[in-house]
Amino acid sequence: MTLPAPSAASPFVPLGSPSPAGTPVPRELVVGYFDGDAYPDVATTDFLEGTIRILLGRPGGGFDLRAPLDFAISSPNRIRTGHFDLDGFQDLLANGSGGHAVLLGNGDGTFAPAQGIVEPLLPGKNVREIAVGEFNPDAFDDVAYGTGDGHVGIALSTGAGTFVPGGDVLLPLPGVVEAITTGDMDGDGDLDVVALQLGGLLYILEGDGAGGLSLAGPAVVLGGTPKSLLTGVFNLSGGLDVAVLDDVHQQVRIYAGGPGLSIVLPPIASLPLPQAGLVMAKYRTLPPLEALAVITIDSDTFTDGHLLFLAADPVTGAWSSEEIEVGSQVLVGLAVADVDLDGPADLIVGAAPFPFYVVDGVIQAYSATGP
Ligand SMILES: [Ca+2]
Ligand SMILES: [Ca+2]
Ligand SMILES: [Ca+2]
Ligand SMILES: [Ca+2]
Repeated sequence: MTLPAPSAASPFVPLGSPSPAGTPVPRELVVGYFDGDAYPDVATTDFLEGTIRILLGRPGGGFDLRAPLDFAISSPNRIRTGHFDLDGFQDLLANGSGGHAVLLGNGDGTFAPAQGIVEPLLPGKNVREIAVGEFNPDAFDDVAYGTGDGHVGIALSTGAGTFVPGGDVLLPLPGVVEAITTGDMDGDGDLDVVALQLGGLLYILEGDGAGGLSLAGPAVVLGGTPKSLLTGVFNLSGGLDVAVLDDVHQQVRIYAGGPGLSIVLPPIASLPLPQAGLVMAKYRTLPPLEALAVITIDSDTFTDGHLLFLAADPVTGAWSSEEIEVGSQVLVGLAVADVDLDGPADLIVGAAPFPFYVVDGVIQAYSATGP
């Protein structure tokens, strides 16, 4: 599949001012609603300082940087939002080299001190990837995880900011679980897990609605070197489909969901990227289809970030790509939310000057004001 040339005129414009000095390099960037207003907020990790930073959204599209939150676990890596207790305020779960920490939200932009879960979610397992979802019907968000030694499983929330083991599956082949995501792949009302293993192996694992998990079938051999994935409605036939970001082959590939818990080979679209893919996010719904935003980077120099918008035509289903002009920065993080409360989702981009590991980062929103 070939792509039309990116249009020169980007429909996206910067929204509000960039985040203030002191913003860490926002390699991990999630959106939440932490202080009770309608403006989306951001949580990110400061890998160097070993803290979590909250940026509260303010009218006009900027962000106020709050004081660092102690993480209690070394080297924060992934961070996710969820509801892990009864109070209705959004909470945070982060993992790092030493385990996990839960920070329960107070609803005013502050958080209770981190509850370090020094053991990994399950003892002896090297959890690398986490995804939040409701795997049993108790209104507390649970956690799906993938480990460095081939396990995919679920940790069930107790409702007090702690977790107990749910289902755990050892994948048939050894290897690092590179990425996981959630989605009800067969539409039976129970959340399922999709996992990517090193070597381009994709597994669908069926959730039983009570925290259990089982392999739905053998590995689907995608090939290539996919590093992250998302579920979404990416074609016109209904049901959930899967998008994977392959950084070495510089592609986003879209696979259609098949009957039951399956996906169909070959991909329905293979969208070339100008350089290595770094981060992918679902951008917005163009009913019935969902679109994607992707950050790419020159993987030799770690400079020259590009931001692309991938979308399927809602009539023909054909995918195309458009570049969004964001200046010559190193782009490292990406999230999606309606920052200016006008309806369409906006992009929240994490960037850093080169060399990005020794200087402040910046978080900037871009508004989808154009067509
Ligand atoms: Ca807010
Ligand atoms: Ca809460
Ligand atoms: Ca639950
Ligand atoms: Ca299901």
